[in-house]
Amino acid sequence: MAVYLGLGANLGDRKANLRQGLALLRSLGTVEQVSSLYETEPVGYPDQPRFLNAVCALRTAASPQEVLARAKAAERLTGRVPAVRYGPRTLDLDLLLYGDLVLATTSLTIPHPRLAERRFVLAPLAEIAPLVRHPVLGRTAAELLAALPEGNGVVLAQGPGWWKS
Ligand code: PH2
Ligand code: MG
Ligand code: MG
Repeated sequence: MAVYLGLGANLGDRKANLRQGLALLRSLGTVEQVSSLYETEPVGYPDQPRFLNAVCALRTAASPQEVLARAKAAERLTGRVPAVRYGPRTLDLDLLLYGDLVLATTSLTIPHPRLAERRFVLAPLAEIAPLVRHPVLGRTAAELLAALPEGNGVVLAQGPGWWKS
């Protein structure tokens, strides 16, 4: 299955935390694409450091629940502790899309419920997969990004390959 995940960090060594997240995801399959690295203004809870955000494409046979469990384990390994919603964290790994699957359970909603409104997700997603389609909205990542209101707060920090160095 082609799975897209969003990576975010705004505490500690942000880039190292994202890199560690990618390394853990590799235990689930093949990370086929990694976007550039974006430095982004915090959304939802403004009084916190800026984030580094990226999106990756994972080819995996794991179920959505298995991907979620591995993502949570990766978050804990970077030292993330439970804290305020939308608040600062060492690593956040969000399951954005799992093929065309639409799922809403108490523990997991796919596509990610706030995907279509977040430039810090759509900019990196549209970079690596402009034509991937939101299975509920029927719009591609590029279309969703273009439909966002004029915004700033998302700037390119480092191009493709940032995770290698
Ligand atoms: N994640 C949040 C809340 N706000 N803001 C930015 N810029 N980037 C994030 O990854 C982010 C956020 C909750 O997970
Ligand atoms: Mg998140
Ligand atoms: Mg999360």
